[in-house]
Amino acid sequence: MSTTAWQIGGRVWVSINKQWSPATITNVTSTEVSFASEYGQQCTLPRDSLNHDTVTQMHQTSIDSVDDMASLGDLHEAAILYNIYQRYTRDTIYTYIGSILSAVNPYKLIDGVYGVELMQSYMKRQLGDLPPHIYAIANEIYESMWRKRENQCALISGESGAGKTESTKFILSYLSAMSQQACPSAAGKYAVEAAILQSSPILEAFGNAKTVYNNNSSRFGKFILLNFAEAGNIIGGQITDYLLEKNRVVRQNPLERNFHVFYALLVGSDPAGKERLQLQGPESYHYLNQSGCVSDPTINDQQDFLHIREAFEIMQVPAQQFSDLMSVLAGILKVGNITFGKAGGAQVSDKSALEAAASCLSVESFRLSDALTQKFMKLRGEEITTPLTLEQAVDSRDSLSMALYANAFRWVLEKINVRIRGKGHFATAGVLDIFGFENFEINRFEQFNINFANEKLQEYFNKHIFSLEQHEYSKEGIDWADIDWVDNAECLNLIERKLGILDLLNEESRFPKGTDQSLLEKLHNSHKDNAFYIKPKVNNNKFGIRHYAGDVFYDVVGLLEKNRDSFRDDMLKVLKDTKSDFVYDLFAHMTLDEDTSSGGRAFKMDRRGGGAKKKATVSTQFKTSLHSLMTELGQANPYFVRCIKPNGEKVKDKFVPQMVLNQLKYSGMMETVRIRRSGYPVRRLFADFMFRYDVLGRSLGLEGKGEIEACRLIMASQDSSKKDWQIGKTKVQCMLTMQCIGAIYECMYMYVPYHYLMYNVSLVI
Ligand code: AOV
Ligand code: MG
Repeated sequence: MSTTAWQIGGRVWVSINKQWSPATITNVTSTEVSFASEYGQQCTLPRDSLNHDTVTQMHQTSIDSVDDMASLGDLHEAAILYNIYQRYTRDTIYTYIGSILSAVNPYKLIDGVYGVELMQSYMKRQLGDLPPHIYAIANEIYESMWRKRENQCALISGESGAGKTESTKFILSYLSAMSQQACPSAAGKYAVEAAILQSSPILEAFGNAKTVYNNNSSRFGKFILLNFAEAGNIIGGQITDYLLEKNRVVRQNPLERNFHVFYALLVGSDPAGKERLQLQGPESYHYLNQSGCVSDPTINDQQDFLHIREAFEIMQVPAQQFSDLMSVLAGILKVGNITFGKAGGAQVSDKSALEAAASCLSVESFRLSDALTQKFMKLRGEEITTPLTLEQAVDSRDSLSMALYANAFRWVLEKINVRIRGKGHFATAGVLDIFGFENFEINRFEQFNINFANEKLQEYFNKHIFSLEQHEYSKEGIDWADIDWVDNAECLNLIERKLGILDLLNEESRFPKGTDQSLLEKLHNSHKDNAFYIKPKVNNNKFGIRHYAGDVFYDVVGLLEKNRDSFRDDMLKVLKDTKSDFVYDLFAHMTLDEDTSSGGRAFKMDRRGGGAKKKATVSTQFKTSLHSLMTELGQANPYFVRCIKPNGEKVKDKFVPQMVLNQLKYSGMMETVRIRRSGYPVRRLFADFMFRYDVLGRSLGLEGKGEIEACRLIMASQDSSKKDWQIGKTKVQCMLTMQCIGAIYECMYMYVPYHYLMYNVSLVI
C-alpha cells in the first residue's frame, strides 16, 4: 500500500496479533498510523513498520459485503469472517459460498425473514436470484428433483446450538408448502404434510433437552426422508433416528435438564391428569432435581404439553394410548425415586415409591422389588438368587428407566412413521439433522459417538467438495493448482480402522473381564504414537482425539457398560408380565436369553431386523447405521447448510469473532471459497456446449472443424488470454468471468441477472 493511501477513514486489513483484522484508519501522523478494528480493538503502528505483511488495502467487495463469498476480492479467512460479521450486524444471517449456505444463528426472531409470503417469493426462482436464504436452498432441492431427475438431500452441520434443527424445520415447512401448492385439494389438518411438520414438536419433546450449549439440544440424530410424487406433492415419508442419549433419563450434567417431555407432563397436565398419575412438581423427582435446573425462561413447558397433545392427535394416536404413554413417563420418574438401604444385600427402603412405580407400569410390586435387588440365574441347572450390592441395585433401577424410555421413544417414532408412510415415489428429498459437535468438561460415550457422527459428515462434505472436484480435474487432464484442505480421513481411521478405537472398545466390551481401565491401557498402548490420538500427560482416566473441530478428551469411566447396554432377563420378565398391553408392547421386540448358563445374562434385542443373533454393541450398531446413512447420502445430490454459532452465551446481537473464525476454519469454509475461485464452476460436454453456444461461433467460420476445435475457437474468441477456460478430455471448463457471461448473455437474447447465470449454468451442469 503506498504512503499516499494513508488517509483517515481509509479501509484496510491490519495484522493484530498475527491475525488480519478489518480496520479503519483513525489517525495519521508523520511517524505513526492508528487503526480501529471493526471488532473493537485499537492499534497504532510506526509508519516504517507498515508493509504488505502488516497492512493491506481492503477490496471494495469486503467493504460492501457480498451475497456469495466466492466473489470476494480479498481471499483470506479474515475477509470471510468480516463478510459474515457485517451481514450479521444487519440481521442478514444467510450467505452463499457457491451453492453452499452459511447460516448464523441470530438467537432472535428477525422480522420478515420467514413466513408464507417470503416462501412464495422464492418459489420458481433460481438460486442466487434473490438474497441468500434457507428457502432458496429448499427451493433448489425441490426443483432439482425434476430438473436432475435425482434424489436430493440437505446436510445440515454445525456445532451444538448452531441452528441445525431450526434450519431443518424451515426446509421441511418450505417443502410442505410446495407440496400443498402442487396438490391443494389434499391439504388440511390431517394431510401428510401436517403430520410431517407435527413430528417436530413430538420428537423435540422426547428427544431434546436443555444442555449448556443449547436450551433445545437434540439428543438424537434424525434423517427425514420425504417421498414426492411426480405431480410435485409429498406422498409420504420416513424418519430414521440415531442413538438417543438415553442416559440423560437418569443423570444430567449440572444445570442441564432431562428430556423436555417430563417437565411438560408435570407442568402442563390438567388437574385430572395430575390426579390420575399422582404427579408432583419436577423438584420432587430424583431424575429431575439432581442437576439443579428444572426450568428455563426460554422454555414454556405448559404450552409445550398442549402442543405435544395436539401433535399426537394429528398423528392419530388414540387418547388412551397417549394416556398410557404418559403413565410410562410418570412410571419412570417414580422408579427414579426408589431408594435402597442395606441389610445383607440391597433392599428397597421406600415402599411407597416402589408401589407408585409398580402401579404406573402395571407390574407386581414385590416382583419389581425382587428384580431391582436380586440377581437370578441358572448355574449348572440350579436356580440361584444372589443379592445385589447397593450400587448394583441403583444401576438396575436406572437401566430399567433407560429401557422404558428408549422403548417409549421407539414406540413414538414408530407411530409417526406409520402415520406418514406412503407408497411409491418419483424422487426423494432427505434432510439430515444430527447432534452437533460437543466438547463438555467431561465427555463420555455419548460425546464420542456424537463427535464420530460429525466426523463422518465432515468426511462426506470433504469428499463431495474437494475430492470429487480434484478427481474431476485429473480425469479431464486439466491443469489445476491443488488446494490444501483439511482431510479428516486419518482421524476417522484412528476411530474406525481395524484395531482402531471402536474395535478395541468392542473387543473389551465382549471380554467378560474387560474393564474401563484395561480398555484405556489398550488404547494408550496401541495408539499413543498416532498423531490424532492424545495420551494425557497425567493419568486421569481419559484419552483424547484430535477431531476436525478441536481436541476432545473422553473419560473412560462407564464406557464399557454403556457400550454393552445389557438388560437383565429377570427384569425383562417382570415387564413382560405386566397387566398393561401398552407396557407389554414396548418390550415385545426384546427376547429373553434362554441359553445363558453363567453371569452376563443379557437380553437380545431385535433392532430393525437381524434376528436373535449375538447382540451387537451400541457403538457397532451406531457405526452400521451411520455407514448405511452414508451410502444412502452417496446416492443423492447433496446441498450443504453450514450453521454457525455467533457466541457461547446463547444471546442475540453478540458476535465473537474468534469463535466464528474457529468454526469457519474447521468446517472447511475457507478452502471451499478457494476451490470455487480457482476451479472451474462451469463444465459442459463438447456437444452440449456447441448446442448451447454455437451462436457465438457463427462469425468464426467453424464449418468442417471438429467439435473440440470448434469449442476451443469459441472460447478463444471470448477470452483470448485463455486465463479463464481450458479444454478437457470431454468437456469445456470455464470460469464465469464477465466475458463469458457476456457471451452467454448475448446468446440468450434476454436480460438475465448475473447471479442467475452464475447458478443456472454452474448448477445445471
Ligand atoms: P442445533 O440443532 O444446531 O443444536 P438449534 O437449531 O436447536 O441448534 O438452535 C438453537 C437455538 O437457537 C434455537 O432453539 C433457537 O432459539 C435459536 N435459533 C437457531 N436458529 C435460529 C433462527 N434461524 N432464527 C431464530 N432463532 C434461531 V444440537 O441439537 O444442540 O447440535 O445437539
Ligand atoms: Mg438440534
